[in-house]
Amino acid sequence: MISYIGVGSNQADPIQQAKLAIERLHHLPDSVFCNSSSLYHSAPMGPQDQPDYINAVVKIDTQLTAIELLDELQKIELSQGRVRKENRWGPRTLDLDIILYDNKVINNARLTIPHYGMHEREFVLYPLLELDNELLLPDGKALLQLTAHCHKNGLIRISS
Ligand code: PH2
Ligand code: MG
Ligand code: MG
Repeated sequence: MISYIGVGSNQADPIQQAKLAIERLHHLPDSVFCNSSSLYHSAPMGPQDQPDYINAVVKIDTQLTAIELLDELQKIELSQGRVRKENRWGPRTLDLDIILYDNKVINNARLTIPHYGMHEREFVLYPLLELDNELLLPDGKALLQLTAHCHKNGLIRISS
């Protein structure tokens, strides 16, 4: 299954956190790392009294189920000092979100796929576009249609 994973950090040297997370995503079990976007500098969505974020998106080809993948991502988050029960949308050392998993729509207590907020998030849509500019979502919408309606909000590509 092709899956896209959002990477975000705004604590404890976010660029290094993002790079380390991307390195770890090369070694997911039963998975092949396909590609990663550039790193992006983004303004915080949600509470404004928190540092700016570094964001990226990674593409993998995985045999893990979505829940198994989530478990692996949470292990990586914990290994990089993620403390759960933080405020919603508050600062975090590392956030790894499953944005898309194959063409599947999944809604359960632990997972909402496609990621519920992706349509409004420039720091998800533009890195995704960099990886696959012909991407279609499970509902048939073109990613290009979404980016056409998504303001960049100061998003800056900082490396390739
Ligand atoms: N993640 C959040 C809340 N706000 N803002 C930016 N720019 N990037 C993020 O990854 C982000 C956010 C909660 O997951
Ligand atoms: Mg998130
Ligand atoms: Mg998350």
